[in-house]
Amino acid sequence: MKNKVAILMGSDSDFSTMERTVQVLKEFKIGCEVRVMSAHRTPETVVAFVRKAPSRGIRVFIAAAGGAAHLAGAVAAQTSLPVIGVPISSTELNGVDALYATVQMPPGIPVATVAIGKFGATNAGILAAQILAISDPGLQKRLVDFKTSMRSKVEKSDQDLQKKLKH
Ligand code: RP5
Repeated sequence: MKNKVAILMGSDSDFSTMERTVQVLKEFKIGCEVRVMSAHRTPETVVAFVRKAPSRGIRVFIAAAGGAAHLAGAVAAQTSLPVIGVPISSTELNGVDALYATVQMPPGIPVATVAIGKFGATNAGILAAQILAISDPGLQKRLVDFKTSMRSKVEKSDQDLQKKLKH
């Protein structure tokens, strides 16, 4: 199985958040590469990685960084593949800094920015799956099953609550 998603993190300290993305991709049976590289500390590595990635089968990039988070934008500047940005909460500004830096891209260089932190890490994996599912009916089926099971869980919790409130 070729890895189709590249997860890039500005620091290994981001992994405690981004392990959720790895887990989601694993559940959907999507192979991924996970790398630490930084828009500021190792800019040349980022450029070289992004340019070579499509030849290995990478179809979606997920970039996570905190603070003055330029990683997702730096990746998007080098590719026309979809880029999902995850703002990490790693400074006194609790990720709002990273959210603004990641989401406010200039016209022409979009970054699909998800929520700050763990919500975003989970949704980045699901969004990558949804993008890849456009051309993969098996993956599309797994996504439909996932959403059905999520709906059933909410309906069950509501039924349980109604029963509890009657007694
Ligand atoms: C960002 O700075 C990283 O993405 C990380 O969220 C933050 C802190 O990095 P470390 O000092 O923990 O390496 O570039």
